[in-house]
Amino acid sequence: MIFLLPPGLEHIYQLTHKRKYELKVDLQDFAGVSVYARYSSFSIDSEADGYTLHISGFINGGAGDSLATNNGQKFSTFDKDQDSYAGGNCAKSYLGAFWYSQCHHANPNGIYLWGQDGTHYAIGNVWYHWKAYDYGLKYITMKIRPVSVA
Ligand SMILES: [Ca+2]
Repeated sequence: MIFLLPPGLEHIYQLTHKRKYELKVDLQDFAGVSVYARYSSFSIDSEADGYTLHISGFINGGAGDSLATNNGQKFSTFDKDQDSYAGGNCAKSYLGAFWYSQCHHANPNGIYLWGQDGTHYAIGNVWYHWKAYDYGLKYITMKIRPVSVA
């Protein structure tokens, strides 16, 4: 689990608006099974534009695309609701901070549930298209690297 706090977002903005980056999300469950989701293009906008997420070029490494609905969304936190859900603050509802829409299929900054948890819904570090909303993963990491332009 990697926490993307606002100072981190500023650095990521500075990096990704200068050249092309790709994103790889690695996930592992408590049985030791690993999957990934890759996006051949990743960038975020400036703070003035809410650190809006831009991803494209999904490549499925078994995880499924649980970030599709986050694309084009601003980054929301407890104290800054920038999601597209008019009925409340997704960051408060799901105990995380992310590019929430209405609200999410992935919650990498959610709480650590230690695997299957039938009593909590979507508040863990879940990835819906692999393990649904009630399985907190062992880890979700999001890594970026520059794409070499031929
Ligand atoms: Ca809202």
